[in-house]
Amino acid sequence: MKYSFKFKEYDPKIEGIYGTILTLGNGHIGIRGEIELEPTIYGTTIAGVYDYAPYFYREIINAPRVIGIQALFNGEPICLSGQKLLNYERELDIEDATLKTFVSVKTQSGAKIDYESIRIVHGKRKNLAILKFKIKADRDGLLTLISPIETDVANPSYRNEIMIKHYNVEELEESKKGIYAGVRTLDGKYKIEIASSLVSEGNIKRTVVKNTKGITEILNVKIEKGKTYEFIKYIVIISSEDSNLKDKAFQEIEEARALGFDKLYKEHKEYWEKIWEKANIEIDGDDQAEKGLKFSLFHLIQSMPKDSKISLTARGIHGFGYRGHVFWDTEIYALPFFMAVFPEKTREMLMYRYNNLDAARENAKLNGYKGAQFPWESADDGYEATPPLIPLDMIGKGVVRIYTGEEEHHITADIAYAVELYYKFTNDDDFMSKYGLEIILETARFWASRVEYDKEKGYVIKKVIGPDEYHEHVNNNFFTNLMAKYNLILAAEYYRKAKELGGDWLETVKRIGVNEEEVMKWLEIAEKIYIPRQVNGVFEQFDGYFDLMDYTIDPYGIGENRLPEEVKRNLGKTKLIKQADVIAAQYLLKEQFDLETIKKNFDYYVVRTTHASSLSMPAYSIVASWLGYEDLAYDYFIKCAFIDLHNIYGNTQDGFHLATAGGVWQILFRGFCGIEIKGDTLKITPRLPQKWRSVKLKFFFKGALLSLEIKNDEVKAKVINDKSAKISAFSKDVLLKPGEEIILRGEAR
Ligand code: IFM
Repeated sequence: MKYSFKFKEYDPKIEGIYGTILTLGNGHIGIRGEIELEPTIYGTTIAGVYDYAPYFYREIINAPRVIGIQALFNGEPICLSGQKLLNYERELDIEDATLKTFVSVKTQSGAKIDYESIRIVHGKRKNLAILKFKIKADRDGLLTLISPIETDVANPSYRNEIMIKHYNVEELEESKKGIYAGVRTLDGKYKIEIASSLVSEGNIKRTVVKNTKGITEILNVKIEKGKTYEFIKYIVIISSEDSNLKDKAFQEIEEARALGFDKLYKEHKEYWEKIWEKANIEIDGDDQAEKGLKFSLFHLIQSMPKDSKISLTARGIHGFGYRGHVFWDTEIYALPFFMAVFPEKTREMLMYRYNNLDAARENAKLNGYKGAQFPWESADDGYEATPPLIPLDMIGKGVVRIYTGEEEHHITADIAYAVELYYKFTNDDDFMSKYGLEIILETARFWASRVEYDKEKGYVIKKVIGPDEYHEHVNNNFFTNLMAKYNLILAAEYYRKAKELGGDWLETVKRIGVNEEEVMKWLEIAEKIYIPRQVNGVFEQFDGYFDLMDYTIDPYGIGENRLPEEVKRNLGKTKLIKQADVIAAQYLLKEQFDLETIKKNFDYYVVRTTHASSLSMPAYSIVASWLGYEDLAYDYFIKCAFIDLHNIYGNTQDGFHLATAGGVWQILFRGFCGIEIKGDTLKITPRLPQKWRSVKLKFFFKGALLSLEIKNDEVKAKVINDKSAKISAFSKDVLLKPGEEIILRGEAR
């Protein structure tokens, strides 16, 4: 596998986009791709480190910047903005997760300087990042290198001109080997310890300066014309909740220096080789699609947290969009890829929800419900983090009221759905019996208390926001009601299973105190829960939706800009929807619908969906593929695969669109490869786009590591570990034994 992405245009206006798409991360540290030679507002993101913020409850903090380097030649800055730029190239290599930079400038006094660097955020050593760079000048002179830990970076707020610095500097210190900054979040919860060391060949005098901007190492080097000088900046970033780890930070710096760049890079490369051994997907016949897919997977994998203190956030460790909050994006869109490819990491990410179950219980109580209600937006502590208001100006006049935190309740069922899907992929009894079961039971409890009884309709769910966020305070949203019903039935089934199996399963049931009577009530509610009416086969998205003003649009378009002003101002009064809603439910719960019904609903809603949310196209693409709408399915796939590379939504600078990236994988997996879990069997119904000759992929299914090569008329399958797997394709069922390879053939659809 070899994929590199090259960018040759330097423009400060698009540097924010490069910042996101060239981000390097290892699930603990995220370092955006802005060039190190220029100042930027972006520092470092550290997964799980949050602080209180006005409006946003808690937000991921913009921690000190460590990757920056200021270089001067004979006192003139080697930078891009103030000098004549002769050459500029950035290269992201996703195979070994490196970012290379090549810059040549001519200074105002006429010196030509060549600069090149390579960055890594170490895959294996979670606290380590390295910048190695080389400098060459076309004349003798004095090179000054300024290598700071910048402790003056702050979070952008609701207005760009307002920046909130989320930490206090507790200590700045130097040692023989490097410099150190210890900072603590304003709420006192997290200590961040950063050490760095700029290493050069030879014995160069080093000066350290401390001031209000941070701590800086300065090297002055006399350089000779035409000779290349190499420097390495080692960076260690540790976060913890209480301890003082200054010594550890210095120790890790020393260790890194002792090992040197080459050995550390080799380790990092091996780590990524192992990652790609599992995650690589080959699409024969479509390099473009493969490239976009791999780019998406790369950024997804980089965001995979190192522990269960936090889960994947909506914009990854790449930026501050949605303030580092965790949404349903994680469970419904991103996690299925991890379930199949990195199941052990998925368990940790689901444990994040389990660990925050008490907060979800409190949340339910606070809102007058029972059980556990997961917050719409969640930060490090699991409490509701959705801003109720966003001010658009300084004087508080233009305030936008956000209701999703109060009304977008479907997330509670979405999490239960993901727990079940994880279990279907893995058969992880240990997780399910001790933790997953508790999530499923407590979320069912929530729904049982959330519904109201209506004499005519049965159990109804009033005042919600469905996935389509244009329509607020609606009653009986199709997606919400259907997912609630699913959650209730699931809980009843698992309750029965627990009674049957005993052991940890039963312990969990006892711990939560669920009994037969409660379960009977869940089943009664599930049976009588109101599912919105169908007109000509189309489900009404919520009560009263069909009475709204109709407006249809081109299904190939994206966003609201194509709408007339009048329509844009009155979206809530129209039938236009922001993203897949009825269709999202039909994609998640496919087994409950026949294809004819799905088609009627798809045809109706696809021309009424703006796709203003990046979560929309994946669901539509998958369903389009089931329905044989190949062009549309493929069009959405490509748009999703290039969503950030092409800045399709115009907000790539705020971070990577993680849900869409997970969606790209799901389009390939569930849509084009047609892979479904049917009980203990993996069913494959290929529907590859015309130009795709085959797809090769590997993933785990119930412990068996499968290697598949899928063509429209052939499935080659092999188990490459010591487990067996049942698979089915072209109406043929087989039990694949360890090491065995089979080929199933049939008619292309
Ligand atoms: O979770 C999504 C939501 O569905 C649409 N608005 C953005 C959120 C975060 O990505």
